[in-house]
Amino acid sequence: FAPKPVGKSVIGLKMPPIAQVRVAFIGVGNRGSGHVKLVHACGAKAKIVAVCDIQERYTNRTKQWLESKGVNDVAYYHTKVDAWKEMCRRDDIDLVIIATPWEDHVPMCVYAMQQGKHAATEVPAAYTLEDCWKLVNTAEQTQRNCMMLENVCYGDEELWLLNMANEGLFGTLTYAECGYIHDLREMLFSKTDYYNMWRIRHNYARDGNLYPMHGLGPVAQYMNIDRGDRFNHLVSMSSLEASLSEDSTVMTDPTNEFHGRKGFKKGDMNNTLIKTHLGRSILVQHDIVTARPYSRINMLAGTKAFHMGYPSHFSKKGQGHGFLKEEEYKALREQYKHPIWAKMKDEIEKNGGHGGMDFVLIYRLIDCFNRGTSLDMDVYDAASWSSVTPLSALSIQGGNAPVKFPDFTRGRWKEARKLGMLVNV
Ligand code: A2G
Repeated sequence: FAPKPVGKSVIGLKMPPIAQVRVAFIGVGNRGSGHVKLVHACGAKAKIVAVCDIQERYTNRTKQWLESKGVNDVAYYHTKVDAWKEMCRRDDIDLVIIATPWEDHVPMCVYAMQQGKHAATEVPAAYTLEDCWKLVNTAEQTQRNCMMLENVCYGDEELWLLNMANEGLFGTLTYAECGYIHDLREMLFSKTDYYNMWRIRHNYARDGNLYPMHGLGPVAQYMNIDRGDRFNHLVSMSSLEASLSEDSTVMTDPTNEFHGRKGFKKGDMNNTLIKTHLGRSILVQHDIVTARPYSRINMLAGTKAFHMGYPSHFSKKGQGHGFLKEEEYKALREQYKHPIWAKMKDEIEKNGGHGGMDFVLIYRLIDCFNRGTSLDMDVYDAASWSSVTPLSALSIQGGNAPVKFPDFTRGRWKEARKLGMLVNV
């Protein structure tokens, strides 16, 4: 289904420049506390106005940190379940950064935009189709940005590939493989790592590709998804579920709500295959419960070259029986290094976060507001990438049947346009 538009498209949304972006945060736990530091690292480009978390110990931790840096004029909101709404109603905020449990992203983005603020949310932006549309409709109605904070799109390796794909080094792109493979069992069963154990609950309740965007976001950018091509349909299949059901006995004590729990819905490995309008295929994997080393795969194939991540290897047409030797590989890395990684080397090293990509993400977000350019990723990216979760669930429920993607851009995916990262760095 595609609900009727209630506003104008926000593709290429133009904003007046904001010399100093006034930022508020909802959620300063594992992830949000890092974002506070990165916004602070942007110096005079941004001002931290307000911070909210349901847990006072987290707002206190952030307060302590900010005060240790001499930042004292920040308002803190906590404890009350809807303290974040009160914060969003302030009239001195430009941008709300949301790093809360998945189920809170959509209501918080929607409310922030309705209060006239731009919203930037942690991943995944949404996990139902209705909610993906809600984000699109609200952004269009309010003419506000709603960006999903996909940090991986700003990785050194990913931006290098983006640069090469854009420069035609791969020739015609034909297929890709990507994923989120990360053994999270300790964290899932921990009673404290995620507030109220929110993350394991999703694995208990639903099957599908629950976390598609880390791998898929960069691939969507290499392939110009919603900027000339689009996700057309997918098929999805999950493996047997076994790890969480076995580990619930051995990795928890009887005081843990999940102790001895069986029947988690999420199969250990989910394989989702996407077909694009231009005929490309993309394999998206999701496995967070296997003793398999971390990987996002980051594989990209074209008629002239091939890349395989973890570790990164590159081969080109005519020399494809082996990967490039170290010297030649290094020279290629240098030659096509994305300008932001070259330009901001020192800041990236100093502020870091997942090898530097977190800093680049936050820096770019703030910098685009400073310049008044459209953001690197828009609400349509957030909806298209996130929609893989509900669509894969539907495919599985239908016996791995093909399921069509909605067109969140309402036909405008056909317009070839370049990513901000390629034109306004
Ligand atoms: O593990 C990693 O840091 C993930 N990020 C993040 O998304 C989250 O899942 C975390 C565990 O809480 C990357 O892989 C870039």
